[in-house]
Amino acid sequence: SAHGSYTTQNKLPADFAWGFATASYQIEGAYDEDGRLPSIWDTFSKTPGKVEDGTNGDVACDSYHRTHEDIKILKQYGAQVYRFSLSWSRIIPLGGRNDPVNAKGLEFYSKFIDDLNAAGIEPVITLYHWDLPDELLERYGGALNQEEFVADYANYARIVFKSFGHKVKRWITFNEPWCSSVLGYNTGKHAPGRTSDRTKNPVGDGAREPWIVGKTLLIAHGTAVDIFRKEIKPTHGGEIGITLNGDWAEPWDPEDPADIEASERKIEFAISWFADPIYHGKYPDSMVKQLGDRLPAFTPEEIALVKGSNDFYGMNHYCANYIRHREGEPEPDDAAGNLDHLFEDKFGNPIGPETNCEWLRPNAIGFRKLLKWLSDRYGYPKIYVTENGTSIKGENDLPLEELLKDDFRVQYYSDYIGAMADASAIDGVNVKMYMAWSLLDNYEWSEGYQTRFGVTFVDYENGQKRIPKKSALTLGEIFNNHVSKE
Ligand code: PNW
Repeated sequence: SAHGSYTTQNKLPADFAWGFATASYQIEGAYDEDGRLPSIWDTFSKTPGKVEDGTNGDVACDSYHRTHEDIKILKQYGAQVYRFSLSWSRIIPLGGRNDPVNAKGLEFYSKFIDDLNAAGIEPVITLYHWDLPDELLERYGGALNQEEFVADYANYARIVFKSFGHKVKRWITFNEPWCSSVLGYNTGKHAPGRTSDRTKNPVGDGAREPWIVGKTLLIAHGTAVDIFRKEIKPTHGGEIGITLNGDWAEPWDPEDPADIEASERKIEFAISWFADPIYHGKYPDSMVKQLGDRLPAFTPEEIALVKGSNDFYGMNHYCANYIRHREGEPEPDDAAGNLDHLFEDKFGNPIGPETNCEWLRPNAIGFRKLLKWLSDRYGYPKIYVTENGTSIKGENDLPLEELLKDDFRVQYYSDYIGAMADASAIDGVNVKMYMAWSLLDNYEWSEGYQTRFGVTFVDYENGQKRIPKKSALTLGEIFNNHVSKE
């Protein structure tokens, strides 16, 4: 099987750094403390029927009160970097550029950054990991309103850069804009849970919503990068980029040109939607061809802002799919590229074993192939893997002792890190950093708490106690074996 078969002696470069990733709403809890107001995820998770187990992030891992425990385990595991996100709702509780700034929110993160730096762990900060202040959705429709959203995000970003730019060197503007656009405005699986409803869309044709949101996020990204480069970088240095999610796509019928083309298109609809404007100054041809003027056009000024706006490519990657083309015309709101995702190819070969997530099947070779694909298309940029990891089927139902022996996850990391080492050593991919998702079991969005992605078990029934799983203690060893010593 594809799982558990990847071995290599190849090495990553000596200056390679690794660590873990989390996100504010998934771990912090303390939802109403020290001035924080609701984000769209507070509202969404408390709307009946939206989250599988009906849970929310009110308490989560209680990391707001347990920063010292989190730093302690990071050190224990040997992490060199820690990627976490800021809750916009703690810093500007109402969200807007004319709304009050909450000193307590800034103080919380300031102290956390200091403590990480003091522990020798480099903070990597995501400005936006999906938890938009709810007021901005109510006020003007959130990211559907480009002008307002960009102005408010720019204000938030500037406040954060001015507060922390002297002690944080790596910044991520947005986590996975594809998820915000498609899961938030097309399938409705994520907040704000819109499904291209034409009757309620404040800006017109509802079936355009995902692409309007995608464009807004790109412009907001470019604007924040511009602020960072003009106002912060000259004095403090540092790097900034966006994090994009993307799975590998393998043709269902390896000999059918239509499936080969659909596989390419699938990656373009997920990744190149955002990465082509950033690296090439335009949308991918396949999207223009299918969507026509549903794709909101860029002005020349907007393209100038977005093109060249990545100091590094932030890559979130989990899995692969077999892709089969569809016959006939795509639906007007089809955001996938007129194709189907399958777990078996034409000959019945599985793409990988099942996990606890319907969408996730491990396939380490796909990671290597996608690293190469990205490098070829975008000119061998510096890549930071900002998320990679797996859930395990039925993990939540296991007795603690068995749950802690997460050999499936150990195998996943060992295979994926090996594949990354080959991408680096053989394919010439410029990958320099890796963050495992996740440091902790946490709030897995619409799957609630039953799906665990952590290398650390969090006992939600027992004061959010943290207990390392086998994978937590193995990652350091894997990197020790795979990072060159010279
Ligand atoms: C990413 N999908 O989300 C996020 O950045 C994390 O916050 C999340 O916990 C992690 O991956 C694991 O899911 C995704 O349905 C959520 O295809 C859903 C999908 C992809 C990524």
